[in-house]
Amino acid sequence: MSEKKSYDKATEEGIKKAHSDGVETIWDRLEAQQPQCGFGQLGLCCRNCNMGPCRIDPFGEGPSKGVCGATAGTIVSRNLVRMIAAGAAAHGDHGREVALVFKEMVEGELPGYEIKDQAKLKAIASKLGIDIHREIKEIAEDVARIALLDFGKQDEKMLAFANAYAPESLKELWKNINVAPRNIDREITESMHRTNMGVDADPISLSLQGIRTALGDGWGGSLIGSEFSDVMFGTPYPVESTANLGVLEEDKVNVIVHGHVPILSEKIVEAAEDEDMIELAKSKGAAGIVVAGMCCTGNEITMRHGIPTAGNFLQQELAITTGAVDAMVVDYQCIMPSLVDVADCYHTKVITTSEKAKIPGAEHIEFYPQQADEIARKIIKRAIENYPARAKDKIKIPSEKMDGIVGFSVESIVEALGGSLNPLLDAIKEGTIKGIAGIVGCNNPKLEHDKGHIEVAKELIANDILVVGTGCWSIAAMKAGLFKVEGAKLAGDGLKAVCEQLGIPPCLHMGSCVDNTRILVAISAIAEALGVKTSDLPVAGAAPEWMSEKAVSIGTYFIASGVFTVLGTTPPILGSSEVVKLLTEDVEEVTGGKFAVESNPHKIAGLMLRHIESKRAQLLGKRG
Ligand code: SF4
Ligand code: MSK
Repeated sequence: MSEKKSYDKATEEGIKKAHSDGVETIWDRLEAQQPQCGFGQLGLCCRNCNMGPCRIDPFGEGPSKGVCGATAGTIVSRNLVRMIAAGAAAHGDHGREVALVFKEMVEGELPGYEIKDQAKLKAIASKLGIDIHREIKEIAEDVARIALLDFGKQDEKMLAFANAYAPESLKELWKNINVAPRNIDREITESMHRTNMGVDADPISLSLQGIRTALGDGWGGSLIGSEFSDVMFGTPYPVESTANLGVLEEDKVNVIVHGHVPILSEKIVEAAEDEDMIELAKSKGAAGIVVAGMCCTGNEITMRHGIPTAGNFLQQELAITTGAVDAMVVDYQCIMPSLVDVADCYHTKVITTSEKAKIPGAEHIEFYPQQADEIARKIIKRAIENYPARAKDKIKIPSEKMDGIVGFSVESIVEALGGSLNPLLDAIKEGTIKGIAGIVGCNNPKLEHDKGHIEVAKELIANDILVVGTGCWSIAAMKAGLFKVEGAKLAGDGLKAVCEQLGIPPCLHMGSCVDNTRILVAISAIAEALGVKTSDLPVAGAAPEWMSEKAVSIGTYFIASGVFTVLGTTPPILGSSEVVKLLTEDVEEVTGGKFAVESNPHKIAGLMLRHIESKRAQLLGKRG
């Protein structure tokens, strides 16, 4: 546990305010949990049947097997596969919801939604081999049908989306080792089946199923979520935005949208712009309405509309402690149930909206896409009506906020490069840019908030590595000024020159957690353009502060797609040297990617730099 709680001044101020208001935060609860269970940390406890729970003694003095005979390797790998399955399920369910809304919209059932980006729809259709010289509705129907089949088809063929988007070399590799994902839901179900008592006991076989499930996420569920969101809400292009708690305004109604899926948050943004809503806010004494994002639903609306972001994962409770949040509207994922306890000390309404994510004590206004506009307006109205209930003496909004440019989709990066990847490839070949790093993932109160995210990024750009990233990393990077064009002054001379020439920041915001697929698509395009495998590229990834099961799935699909990935917090696998060796050494011989675990930001950057430099030397040698 880190002594200093946060790298971010607004967060430090928020923690102080919470304490002076008598509010318990995530850091207090982490402390109350100490010492955390050693068996759990090592992945050595199993409660997959009622002969247990069983635990293995890591020191070899107690039991070496569970009641059924399961070894440390079996238990650790089963637990890991269940983490991957849960993460892939979260992303898959998100992707399915977006695809179902898309399908119903195409069928004319959802007047609140439309196809905003026909070119993107056609690009997806072309990849899937669908005839695009037809009415847009017909194309959309076919794309929706194929996407939804990827959740339910019963043949043994690879997912249609994975087949359409992944480079040939990866597809061949996955087929050879039998990890090509067949059906997003099937892989999750099979993972749960195999980890059930008395089924798969082989750590290697289990880990391969974990890889197949994760690939169904990255090249399936998440990819579908990102692609359909672009079609319905617009492919992101660079736009100015602002981040940190200082985006909240004392004299306005503040509505925070928190969670992941843009289906609702897009509508909230629209409803808050309605004239009659603004008038209603004024009639209650407010100067207007601020909608601000949090976590990934925040990333979704900031990258498409420049809507400000109030903060990342560890700032959700602190936003309420400002006393100025009139409604915290949540969909699903990364929402702490403690929000209602914090809100109890202030006037904030915590509004849950998904049937899948209810919180005792919160107000539930269920969101149905059929009545999208009406429900979004109802939610905004609820926030406005709550504005007069503020306790003025409890309001204190940190002043910190930072602006920057967000919204770098693959399409917009190519456009910024003048229409092709060639200038980037040339810069990499010449060494002006030495490589590309992806930094992603959450915050974790076990580490100093945002420190890993920012220090790793700064060290990489100083070494002429272009940094791209998503999720809570992006919000940390934005708060630290790394999304400003002037942020390039922190970069090495080569990267600085490229940024100045193109007018881009040294770190590029590629979106939300499901948008990690944009990074997959980008590295696939670069590998194909260079005629090499993804694992040959001077590319590395890191999740310096990860906490969610989704991050385990993300990391796994990256290593299975040939990317060396550093995890900043230790996954619960140290109880089995066999599983550790498999994931940090042996897997590299098969996929070209592997995990490393390191919490020190300077060392994380060092590992990534060394990997990038060695790949670069090999690549240039190979290309002569
Ligand atoms: Fe114990 Fe085996 Fe049951 Fe797990 S599956 S709880 S190790 S008996
Ligand atoms: S929101 S999954 S805390 S990145 Fe995507 Fe942030 Fe991690 Fe949630």
